[in-house]
Amino acid sequence: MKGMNRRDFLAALAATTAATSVRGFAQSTASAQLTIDRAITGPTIPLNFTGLSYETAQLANPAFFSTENRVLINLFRGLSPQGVLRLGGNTSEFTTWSPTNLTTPPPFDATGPATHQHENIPTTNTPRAIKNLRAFLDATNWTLIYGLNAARGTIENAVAEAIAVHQIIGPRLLCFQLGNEPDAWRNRYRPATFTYQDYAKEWAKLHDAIVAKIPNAKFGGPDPSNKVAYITGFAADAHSYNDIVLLTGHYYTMGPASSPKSTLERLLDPDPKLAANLETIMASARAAHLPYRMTEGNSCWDGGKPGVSDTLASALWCADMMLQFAQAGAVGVNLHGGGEGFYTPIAGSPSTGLVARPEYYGIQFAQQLSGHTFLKTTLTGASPRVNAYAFQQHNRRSLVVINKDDQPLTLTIPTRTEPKAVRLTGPAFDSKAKPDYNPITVPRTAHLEIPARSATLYNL
Ligand code: BDP
Repeated sequence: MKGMNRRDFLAALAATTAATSVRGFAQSTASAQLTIDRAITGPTIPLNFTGLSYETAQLANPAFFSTENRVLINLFRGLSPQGVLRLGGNTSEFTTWSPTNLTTPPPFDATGPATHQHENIPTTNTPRAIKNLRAFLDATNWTLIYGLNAARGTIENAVAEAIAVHQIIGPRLLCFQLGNEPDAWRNRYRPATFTYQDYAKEWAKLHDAIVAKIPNAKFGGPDPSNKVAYITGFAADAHSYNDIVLLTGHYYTMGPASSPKSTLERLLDPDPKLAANLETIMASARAAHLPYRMTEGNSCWDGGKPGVSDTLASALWCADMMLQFAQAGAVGVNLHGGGEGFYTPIAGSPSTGLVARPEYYGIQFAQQLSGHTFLKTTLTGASPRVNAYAFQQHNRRSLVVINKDDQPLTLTIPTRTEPKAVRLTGPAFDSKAKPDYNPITVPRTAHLEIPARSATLYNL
């Protein structure tokens, strides 16, 4: 087996970046090359990879996740025929379970994402909301990850809620999570000295109380904001339990939104910490024999940034981020949102109307690759804002090129056929309009012309 011989030059792409002249400066040309090694396969993207995350407070309006909300059902189905909804977020620590339905009108139609500047309003979860949620999940064919209030509620109340959720959601419940972002509880809900070890003790107590009533309950965790040590700690402790089924954590590329460093330009650049963090997380997941899911994340925390989180740039970022997590071996990602949040993939409310934001199409783009198996690629000489991924499925190969650069790219590919392709692009990175997202005709030549600001899937 010689590496060089296995190299598939069908897909060896010589690339040149044809720089357009900028304000009279001389044109520059960069060349790049992509090789695809068909003998080295990576993970297969699970069919339920795509997910969304909402604030638990959204349950305060039981009509939101319900079969009444046809528009939302269609928008969910438009993202995935079998996605995963995660409920949690900062507001999950401000919810209380009530075994009886409320007669008062809901405090809002739609809500989310929570921000860190505003105090969360306490809300109530009821049997009606959970029953409607079950019908919504049946209608969308999605499953659920449910976050219980572990930071500010009582064990008795969380157990009562868990019993009802387990019974009503039935087979559509993947697992419970106990608390949201415990790595951020220090100086907020817990003393400054609070560590993962303290959380592990609290986790065990609530876990045991739930299992005493629901022996077959399943758990995921620890759902930290950004401290990888919480994930590796939880993975190492997981062997003491036979009901932990999922390792979870959050991912925001930038934040807070108010920081001058949270910019559109930065969103397009590679995240210098992501690859190393994913490597650490995946190593601990493999050692614990657990799948890892990124259960909450988006472009910029603290609710997102206008002109950044709601633009074409966010759609290209999102497609690329999802494929990076998938390539590292994550079993899914859940894009956080809700309400009128700047980064929410679906904005609005049932009464004002629900609309897909540009990021929604970025999720759709990555979703096309579910069920596909990664092939090893090596891209050299391209801008760091260009990423390429190759896949195989049933002996057919495909190639994704995401160009987050403002320059077009010419890839030379000695292909025999005219590849069928679909492309997501738009007139400007900060465009908030629905992106162009269409099948394109690729002429029978040896050149793939890849425009600036685009994501293209070629079926080779
Ligand atoms: C996370 C919280 C979530 C927020 C988000 C944000 O879990 O509830 O909406 O940050 O700040 O820390 O956008």
